[in-house]
Amino acid sequence: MYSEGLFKSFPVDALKFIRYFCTCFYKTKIKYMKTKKLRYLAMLLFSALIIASCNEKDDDNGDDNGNGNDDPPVENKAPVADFSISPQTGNTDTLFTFDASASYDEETPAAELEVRWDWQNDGNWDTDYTTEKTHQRKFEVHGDYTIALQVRDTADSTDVTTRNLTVDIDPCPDVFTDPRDQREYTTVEIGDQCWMKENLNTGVMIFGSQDMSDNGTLEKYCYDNNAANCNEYGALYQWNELMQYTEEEGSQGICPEGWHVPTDVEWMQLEMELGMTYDEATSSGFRGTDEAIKLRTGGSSGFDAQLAGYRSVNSEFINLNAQGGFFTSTKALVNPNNAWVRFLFDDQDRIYRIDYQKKMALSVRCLRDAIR
Ligand SMILES: [Ca+2]
Ligand SMILES: [Ca+2]
Ligand SMILES: [Ca+2]
Repeated sequence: MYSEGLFKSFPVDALKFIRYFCTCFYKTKIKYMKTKKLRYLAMLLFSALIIASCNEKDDDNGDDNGNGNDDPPVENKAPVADFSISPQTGNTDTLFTFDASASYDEETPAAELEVRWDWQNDGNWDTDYTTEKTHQRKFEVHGDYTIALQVRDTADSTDVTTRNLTVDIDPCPDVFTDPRDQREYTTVEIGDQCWMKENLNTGVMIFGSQDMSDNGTLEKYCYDNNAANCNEYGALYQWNELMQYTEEEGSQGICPEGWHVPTDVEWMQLEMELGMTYDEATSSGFRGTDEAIKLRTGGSSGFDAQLAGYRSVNSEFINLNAQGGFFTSTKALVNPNNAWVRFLFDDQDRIYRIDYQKKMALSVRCLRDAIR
């Protein structure tokens, strides 16, 4: 800009300029000027020059357009936020990947764009800004979520976008916590079934000398009346207590919410999943080939059936580590005192099926309500 330097310290420089100009003017030109008119014209010209130079100076100081020149202002454009979720559906066991790399900006290169996430769209950003565009996470609580992504360019402009995500209940969580007593159970998925991998142990211990009753208290036996055995092998229950005084097959009974006492047919389903034929599964006595080996602790099914012994109808605790019995929720067709049972023995490869006395106290494995 020509005014820079010349009128840098206006008005001092301007006055110097006028004085210099006037001196020259008078020395060289005045003798040719015959009239006052011309002199006024010259003065007008000086004034115009001064005003013009002042305007230039004002432009420098006031920064009319922010560029220090007369080019049109360049506006930063806000970035555009966009992201995908993979997989698009899942449950509380699913590791979701959130990918914001589809976001873009006209000025800022993708690698310099920053992103941050709000997993509930509650206005509190749950991550710091980062140039890393992907993020992986699980959701511990099932439900409908709105995920918010904010993208920021290097000029501090931002954009926000949201997407919805439904997180289902994990049909077979690795560990299930019984909300009634906070006891944890590991689980195993076999075929379409989700089984507890441990015998149920809930309720208040009573002595083996007493029968259980419909008294509003969830009662349990521990082998030899020793609470430590309940912790190691699970508890033993009489059928009526186990069923919570209903005869409805497949009832929740004393299992936690979302679980039930498996039916005779559901046990057959398990046995057939381990290789038993339909004809064998539906027959009684010892059936199949090596399904008991697969079911017992350390077996290939992962079921880890503990041989917890049982409490006999004579109130004796019998056969710990040698025999395990599991009640189903299916009562016997003919004898009203009996229900269908599975027995496993430490020296037998096959599973024993029989309808047996409800008054015995056996183990129970809870089965998750239909998972598919
Ligand atoms: Ca931008
Ligand atoms: Ca949040
Ligand atoms: Ca009871």
